[in-house]
Amino acid sequence: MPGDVFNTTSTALESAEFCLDEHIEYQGKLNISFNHLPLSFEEIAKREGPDETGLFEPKTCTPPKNSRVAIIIPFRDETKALIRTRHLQYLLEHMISVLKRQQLHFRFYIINQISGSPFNRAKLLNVGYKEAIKDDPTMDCFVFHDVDLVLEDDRCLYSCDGNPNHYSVAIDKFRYRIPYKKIFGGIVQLDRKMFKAVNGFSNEFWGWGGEDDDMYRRVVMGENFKIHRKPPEFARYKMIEHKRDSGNRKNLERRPMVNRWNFKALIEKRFWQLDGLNSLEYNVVAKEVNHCFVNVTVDLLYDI
Ligand code: UDH
Repeated sequence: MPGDVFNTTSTALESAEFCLDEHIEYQGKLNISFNHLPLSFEEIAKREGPDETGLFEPKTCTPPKNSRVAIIIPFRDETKALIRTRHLQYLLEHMISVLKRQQLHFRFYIINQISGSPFNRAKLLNVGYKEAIKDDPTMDCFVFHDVDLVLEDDRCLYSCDGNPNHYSVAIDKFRYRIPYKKIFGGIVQLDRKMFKAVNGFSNEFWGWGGEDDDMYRRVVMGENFKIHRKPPEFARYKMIEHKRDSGNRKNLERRPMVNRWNFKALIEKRFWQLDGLNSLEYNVVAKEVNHCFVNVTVDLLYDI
């Protein structure tokens, strides 16, 4: 039944020593390519060995606070050639082994929007957060991760460190340079306390663009956190090339929506606290473990 398929608060290794940097088996730079046929989800699971709920846990140490990570991926594949599905296969094929070497307790959540409405990346990410903590209330670190960005160096740690973090700092498509100063898109991470404090993402950005810039402002202007960017020598990503998805046209409202942050009176009213986690409504259509991740198919209740 959707919503209560897991009860996964792990106690298995409670007496083992905490995972420290010395437990991490760094390889450094990774060889990433997308010119082979990716492994299937079943093959990835067979190689990497999650439990039956899609959870990965370190074998020899206990993950300390802030190392219980839900990686949340906004998703929809409306292509005949299953292009986004292929991206997901490449991503999981590479990232699961990296996160295992980083000795994290982690689970991937793929939040899959049903057809018929404009894509809403931010609302999907809010759903992922809610579903992840419903399954495992001890999850304390959340990585919001586009499906087409693959890490090129495993020294970029995915555990939380008390700061909101921006990960996709150096992407090949942007010649490994940050495209603009206030960027907070692609891959970002917040711990549970911070994500709740900013009221998650806005639910109101339908179509492409703006939701990440709104999130930047929630974090920096709304709640006065300081965003840290991961070091560009490690936070290097390859973006898998693709065309714009149908169903994800540019949102023509995105600029005025982001520009709400220019109005002092609105900020004084703390308008972001009326739109986000606390106003989130959705219907889970299906929720199941697909070998190496949790797949949540969701109706975001578009009614504009
Ligand atoms: N996404 C999907 N399906 C969709 C739309 C988006 O899975 O139909 C997800 C996916 O995780 C993607 C993320 O949402 O990585 C962000 O989507 P995006 O289209 O905003 O960003 P992306 O960087 O592409 O993938 C930007 C437009 C690319 C146009 C390229 C023209 N050369």
